[in-house]
Amino acid sequence: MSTKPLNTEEIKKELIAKMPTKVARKRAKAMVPGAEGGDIPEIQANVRTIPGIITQRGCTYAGCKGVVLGPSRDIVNLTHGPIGCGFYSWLTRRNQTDAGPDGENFIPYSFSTDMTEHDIVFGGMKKLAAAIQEAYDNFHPRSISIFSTCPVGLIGDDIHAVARQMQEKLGITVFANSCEGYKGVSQSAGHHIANNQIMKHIIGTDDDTPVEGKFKVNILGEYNIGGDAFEIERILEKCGFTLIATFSGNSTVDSFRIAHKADLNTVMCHRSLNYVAEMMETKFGIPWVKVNFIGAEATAKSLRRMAAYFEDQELMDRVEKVIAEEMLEVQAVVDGIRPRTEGKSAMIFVGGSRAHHYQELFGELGMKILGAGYEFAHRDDYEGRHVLPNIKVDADSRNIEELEIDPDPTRYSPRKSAEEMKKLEECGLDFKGYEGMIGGMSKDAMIIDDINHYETEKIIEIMKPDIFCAGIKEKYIIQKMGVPLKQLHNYDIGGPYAGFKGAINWYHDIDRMVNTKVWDLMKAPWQQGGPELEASYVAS
Ligand code: CFM
Repeated sequence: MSTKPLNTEEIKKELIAKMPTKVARKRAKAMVPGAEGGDIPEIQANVRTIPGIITQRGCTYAGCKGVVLGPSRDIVNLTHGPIGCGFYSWLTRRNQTDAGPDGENFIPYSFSTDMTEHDIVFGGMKKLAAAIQEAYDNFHPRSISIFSTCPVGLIGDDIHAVARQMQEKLGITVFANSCEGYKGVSQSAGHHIANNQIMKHIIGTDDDTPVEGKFKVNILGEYNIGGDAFEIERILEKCGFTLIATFSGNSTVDSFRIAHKADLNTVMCHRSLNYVAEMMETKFGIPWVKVNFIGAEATAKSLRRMAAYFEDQELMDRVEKVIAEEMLEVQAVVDGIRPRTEGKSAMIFVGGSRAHHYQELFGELGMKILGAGYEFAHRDDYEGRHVLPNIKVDADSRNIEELEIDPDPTRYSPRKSAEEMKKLEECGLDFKGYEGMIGGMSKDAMIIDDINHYETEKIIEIMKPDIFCAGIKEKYIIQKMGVPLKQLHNYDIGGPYAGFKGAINWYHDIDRMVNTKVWDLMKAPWQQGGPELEASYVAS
């Protein structure tokens, strides 16, 4: 352990010092300092984890089934695979939902074909068709979605053929996702696959249901973890927006079908849903803007952007009124807590968007971010979307289908003319824009992609943060080092953290975590000068 504070270059050297040369060279490319408004360095991202390294990442199936489609309440999400895949993707993310007026909520269930050796040898397609039939007979859902796991890809079951056949038989939407766990380098590939299938099979399939409302929007990439979407819905309603669909927290398949009637798409998690945002713009003419409802200030800023887009004074006034009203309580709580959190430090290594979004909330408490990184994000999430044309498409990404989308012959209708868009852009509305994580981070902060367990322990030893944010795989190892860990995937038992009320919940939780004395009271045996067994010769 070093005694003097190190600069980012020295930290990097220390992190890779004990690695074999080839590994060290590769890992070094995934470590950069913050840019603080200056030139943004290139970072290595979305490449394979080196075998043998303990990564934070999940698999492609997890990204498709668990992340993107799992939170939809009235789609029967059926895993075609061994029971473990279905079991371990069942309710672990704490994505919540209303039961809805029809009470149709399948989230508490885990649907699986429970493949066994027999199916691997003789094929599982008959079993899959039977499982779809059984789910239909029991629940009569509006839609059934199938997810393939690794063995399905290896034996070659044609899940799409089974889906087509059962759709014809049952008369409901049945669609399949070829999201075998090994398909990509992480769960990110699964997001893309789910985006493609939602776009192909669901979005825009209902032209008849009318949608009332003057300011119609969708939220893309919000999964209602710990009730975040409930808080965002509350705020949007108070402001006067009509939220048609959220992809996919607290959502229904019927809302996806009419999502093409919105006039603006807002993108919360850029990593997991940017593909749908792009495709809906091309096909239907709906522009999209990036928003962030994590952080009270960020929420206010996002609401103002949304109101600015609609160019309606009444809406803008109402949004300002809501912000002023909500900020009263937020400010009172921050003022009480900030003297206890000011100057403390945090690290956030999680996912593909939260490691950036949550920096806002820490900033509101006066806390400093010493290090951050994503598990599976791409370079654009770090460096900003302007790097997209420079990203080399490697073999792993080429594995994932790129849909060719054209403007819909009858339903494409640009919501704003080119001049209107230009005018809005000049007023600061950044369409299709996302600046990424690196630009706003301080020059002495470390940014590390796909951090592993070894690097995690090492960076904690070197930089000693007051709190670390990650997930369950990291939690107890880090807490054994005497550093509190806040889970940012499922929020532990906390949340919501989005919006104004969510920010207040966060301030209280972080205050408790960084100011508790428990970590100082807990001494590891070797820190107490014991308890190695001591023995002495007593024989004379
Ligand atoms: Fe988007 Fe997510 Fe995240 Fe993500 Fe995830 Fe998640 Fe996450 Mo866990 S979709 S990228 S794949 S915000 S499950 S709700 S918390 S890693 S930062």
